[in-house]
Amino acid sequence: MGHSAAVWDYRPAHELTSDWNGNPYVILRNPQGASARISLHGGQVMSWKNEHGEELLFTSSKAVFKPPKAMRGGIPLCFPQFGNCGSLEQHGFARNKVWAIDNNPPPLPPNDSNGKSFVDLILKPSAEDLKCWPHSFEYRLRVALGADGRLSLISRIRNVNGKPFTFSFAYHTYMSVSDISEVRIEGLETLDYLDNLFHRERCTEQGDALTFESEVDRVYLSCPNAIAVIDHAKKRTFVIRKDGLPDVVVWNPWDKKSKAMTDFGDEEYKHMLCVDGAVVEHPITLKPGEEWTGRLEIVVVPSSFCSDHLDLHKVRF
Ligand code: TA6
Repeated sequence: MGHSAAVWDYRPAHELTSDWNGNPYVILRNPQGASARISLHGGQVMSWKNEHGEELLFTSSKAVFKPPKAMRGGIPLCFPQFGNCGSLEQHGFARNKVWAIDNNPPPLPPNDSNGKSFVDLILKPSAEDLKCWPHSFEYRLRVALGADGRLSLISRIRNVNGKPFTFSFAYHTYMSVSDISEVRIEGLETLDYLDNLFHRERCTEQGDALTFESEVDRVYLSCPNAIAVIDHAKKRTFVIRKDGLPDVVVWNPWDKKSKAMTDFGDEEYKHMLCVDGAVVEHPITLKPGEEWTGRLEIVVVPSSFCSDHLDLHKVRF
């Protein structure tokens, strides 16, 4: 059997281990040396490294790794509520729960597994959860690492309840950047956004790409399905593609908010940026038996490749 066939037929290529706190983790690897680490605490991707072993996601040096506290970094899952405009705790409870390996996931299109190393996780509400959010759901998450090192997350949320329920959602993605003042986002130009620093006032983004010189906490509305986060100093671009996620949250706490957060270093705002594929403005309502799917895919390309070659509108999963 040729080398390539062996590798691609090997499924799923994941390893179950645990961290120093005994928290269970899954590790994905691809033949080129890229890797991803997913904690069962929150179903949260905590590390994504390229083939050179470079970490692409940010995690605070002060992050707390003890459930139920949410971990400050990686990709926390905000469900069934984004933010604090609802009856639940900030960003819902999915990120505080211990998830399970899903050994019998309903099938996904071949593209979502062919040539990828992946793992399927599942979250169902506990009796405790049903007291604070009385809706039965099944949340299935597939995390996959592609041959080219791209990271993809597929969330499938099914209503297994007797009555409809409504939720908002975000992949709260902490990107590692070299220097926030050297970063720009393309793809959000001229869009409306809700400014969380001004009581969710509705504003409109100016023509140019978004750059950073102070605290930003915004929800961009009805965004294109692809945006680019360009890190000039590192000459690399995160290309984010999304499906079923109309909104994009952009957050950097800057200096004051950084000092106020106990699980975040005072200077760490210089090296992170949250850019989240999300559903905020128009929450999803699912009738009994219905299922919603939200897809996020991130690929890192050399910045020289970006904008000229990248037609952000020609998105294909
Ligand atoms: O995504 C933006 C945001 O809602 C900010 O308002 C800020 O609170 C951030 O999330 C972090 O939230 P957390 O609950 O993780 O501290």
